[in-house]
Amino acid sequence: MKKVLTIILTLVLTLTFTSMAFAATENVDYFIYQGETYYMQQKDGNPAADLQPGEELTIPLSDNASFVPGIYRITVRSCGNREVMTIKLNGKEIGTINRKGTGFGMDQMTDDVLELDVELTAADSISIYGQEGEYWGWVDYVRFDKVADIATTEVPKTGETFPVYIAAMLMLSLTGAIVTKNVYKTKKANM
Ligand SMILES: [Ca+2]
Repeated sequence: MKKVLTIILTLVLTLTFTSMAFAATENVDYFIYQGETYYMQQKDGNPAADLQPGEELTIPLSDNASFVPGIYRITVRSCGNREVMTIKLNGKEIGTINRKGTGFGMDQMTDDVLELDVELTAADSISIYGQEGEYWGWVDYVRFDKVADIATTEVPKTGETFPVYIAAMLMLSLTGAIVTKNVYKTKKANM
């Protein structure tokens, strides 16, 4: 009987840890904001913002209701002879994205990444400021890839992980009941 219990307990624990690990890897996400939503669209109707030198487009992250707090990698997809974009968090400069100048057209877009990953919540805004001078470009979109959670002491969220705890507790209670019953039987036999 003891052997059986050990096997059951091992199974329960294995299942619990497997589900928890699986739930953790599911927590990967990205969000895309279209440039043309936040700045004058390119005049021939291409789905991109025609960002002018010395001007900026600002994205309030709360525009996407599913935006979750986290550490994000910021990628700007753009074309044109622009070589530098300044990135601002809530109006404050946090870094620049450098790119090689290209021609204009949706087929000339390049994905260029801010080297610094940024801690963001839905309350934040990100601005893309176009290099001054004779530099133009279209901004197709800005992509935010969640690369990590914000390091805090978080209470386990309701959601995927919650049913796992419940299931584990139920299984452990069941195991407990079996043990109790077994002890009771043994006691009875000794009487
Ligand atoms: Ca676009």
